[in-house]
Amino acid sequence: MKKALSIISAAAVLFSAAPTYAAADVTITPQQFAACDFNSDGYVDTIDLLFMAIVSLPNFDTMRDMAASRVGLTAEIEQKILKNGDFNGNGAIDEDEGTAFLDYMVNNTECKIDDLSLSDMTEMTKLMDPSKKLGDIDGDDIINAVDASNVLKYYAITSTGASFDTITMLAARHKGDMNGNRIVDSVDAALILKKYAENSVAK
Ligand SMILES: [Ca+2]
Ligand SMILES: [Ca+2]
Ligand SMILES: [Ca+2]
Repeated sequence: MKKALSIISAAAVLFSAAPTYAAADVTITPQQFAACDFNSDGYVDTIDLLFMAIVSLPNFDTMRDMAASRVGLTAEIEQKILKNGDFNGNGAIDEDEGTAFLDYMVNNTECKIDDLSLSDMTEMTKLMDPSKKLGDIDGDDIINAVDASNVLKYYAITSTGASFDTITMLAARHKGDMNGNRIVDSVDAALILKKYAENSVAK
């Protein structure tokens, strides 16, 4: 309960809002969880949870444009959250849904990011920023060997079926698929290095 609240509060601080919550525990089924790929990128993970937290804010109506430009929260994503994220069918997306979502994710998937501080939120926002480039895993606006190394690390972790618990690994998943084949692996790391070499020559 506390963990999801901290995430939702962090989203609230991001948008300078004061959230209010209903109370009642919710549990979700594997089918419900699978329907939570709100941004339709092939993964159900912390990014979808953050989108849900933002939509749950009481003043979300007034911050749609900002959410769209800063984290890429589109009308399609919002509609999917309202349709698939109301786990208890009470007509609202609130803290209970966020808690159920987070608990399921941490206990049943390889993504173990279970708490987000405000500094993490800055990283998440960078990761979700629609203007950020593919291949720039650490979000410093430079594509170089550090990014390639993060992609290799992600590949090494996930290829053994192990879990990951850092925002950087989440970023590798979402910004590392250079050839768009929905797999993040050594081929993508090589493509990042190639891009780095091209950029260096161009300068
Ligand atoms: Ca997703
Ligand atoms: Ca970088
Ligand atoms: Ca790939």
